Amino acid sequence: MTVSIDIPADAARLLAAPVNHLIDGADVASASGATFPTLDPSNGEVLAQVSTGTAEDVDLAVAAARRALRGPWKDMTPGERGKILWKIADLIEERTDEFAVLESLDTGKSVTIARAVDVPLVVEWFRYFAGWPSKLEGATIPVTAPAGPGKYHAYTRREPVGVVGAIIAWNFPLLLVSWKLAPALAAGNTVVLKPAEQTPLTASLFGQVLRDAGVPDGVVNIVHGDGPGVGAPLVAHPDVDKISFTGSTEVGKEIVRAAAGNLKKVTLELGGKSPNIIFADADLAEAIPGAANAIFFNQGEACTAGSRLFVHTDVYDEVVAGLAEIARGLKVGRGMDVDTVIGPVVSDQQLERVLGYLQSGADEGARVVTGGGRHGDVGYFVEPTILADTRPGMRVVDEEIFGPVLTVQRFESTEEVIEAANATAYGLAGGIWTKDLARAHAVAAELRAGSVWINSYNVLDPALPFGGYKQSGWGREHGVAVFDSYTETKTVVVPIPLH
Ligand code: TXE
Repeated sequence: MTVSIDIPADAARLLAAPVNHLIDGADVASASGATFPTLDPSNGEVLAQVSTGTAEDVDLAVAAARRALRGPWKDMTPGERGKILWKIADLIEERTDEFAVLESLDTGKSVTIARAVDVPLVVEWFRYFAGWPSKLEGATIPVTAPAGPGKYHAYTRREPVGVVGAIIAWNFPLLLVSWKLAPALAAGNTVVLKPAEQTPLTASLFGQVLRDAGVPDGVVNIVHGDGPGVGAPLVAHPDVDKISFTGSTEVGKEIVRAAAGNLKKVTLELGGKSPNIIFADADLAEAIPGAANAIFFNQGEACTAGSRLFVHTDVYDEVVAGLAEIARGLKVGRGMDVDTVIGPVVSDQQLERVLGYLQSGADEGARVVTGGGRHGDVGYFVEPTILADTRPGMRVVDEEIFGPVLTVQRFESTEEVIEAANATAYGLAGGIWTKDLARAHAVAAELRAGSVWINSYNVLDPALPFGGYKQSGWGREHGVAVFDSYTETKTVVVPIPLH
């Protein structure tokens, strides 16, 4: 019997009221009064009504964020800012069930996984960055070639960039909030956040947490709406200093063009088509479930998904058979059913997109080992799918599908697989499975990707730099590296004559 989770009372209240913007500390409807529905991907029914932002709402939010840069936020000590970030973590942890349920309802993902993975990671992200405000040090620098006579004392300061526009995707809505906001706030910036229009709910609950944690009004503003209505005006806004974006490569390119107006700083975390390589000597008891998890985690809606699997010819048949067995056993169902592993994809549009790829794979001659179509006829479910004997040039191999679809191809030599793995426009991540660690490190050095996991996959941590080579993005998130893009470095010089 399937056991479903009940909706906690607080989450039900959030669903019943209109989901509004958070501007200057106030819960406000759109200037236009318009709303749009957010849907349950397991059945297409309306979950809640959400205020539809426009450029007018963006203007108000940016003005509030600009004012907040000068207010109590600026006067706080780094220690006080750190305490607020820690408090945010505590409050999210206390409300884990509410966040997990809303995330599951809105995205379709498993509530069990949201509770065990998504929400605890968010808590860790805020705790890690709570330690940073007091550690953003500058340097004292010896000056050897001064323009004038005398000695100089020179030092650097790490200052906030200013108003950050954070635009995020729908696959990990709350986790992406933490990826943007924890470092932005640690560095003393203020933020205008635009959640994905498909998944506004947990960002709205997060707005309540901000107030309870003592974040001053205007430091974080949230404007709901779609890309053209809210994202584009935010990117073009002359009073925004930086855009931090997670989403498609196509929109990433538009953002680069649109940000040129005031040359605001831009960081981009975009799509991927990550190679996962199983060598003949790999421990297959680890590698086969590892490769399955690399693609099927979060229904394949993960930028790091190990979506192109390369298997050495000696173990190819065994790996494909093992993967097929796992894929057939994955429980597909509503995210709110506790035993679901594969929920629906996020939207009707995403379903059509993924089904279009499945059709193209079949047309181009991929062998469908298991899955290959829609699951059921209600909601946006896709069967976990394995396409074998694929080759470069097929759309399913070259393009990001962002669904539970794995392509598998065989290889013989290490040189050949390195070349094939790198034959992609993307460069976000990659995996290597082998007992020969010298070879693993050699291959890791050759992969043109921002993260490489050896005998593991998707190990993400707030301390580990993360980002893309090539068309997977600009800049790095997490760890100390993230502050390169959330701070400006100011050099201060003063003569120090001895008298
Ligand atoms: O992304 P979009 P979509 C990939 C994945 C997926 C495909 C399409 O392959 O199938 O993109 O997804 C906002 N100016 N990824 O269409 O459009 C938008 O409102 C400013 C990979 O949903 O890029 C949302 O908040 N903002 C990726 C955000 O951009 C704009 C995660 C992402 O939406 C805008 C998501 C504009 N002109 C999709 N247009 C990853 N890195 O994991 C849209 N937006």
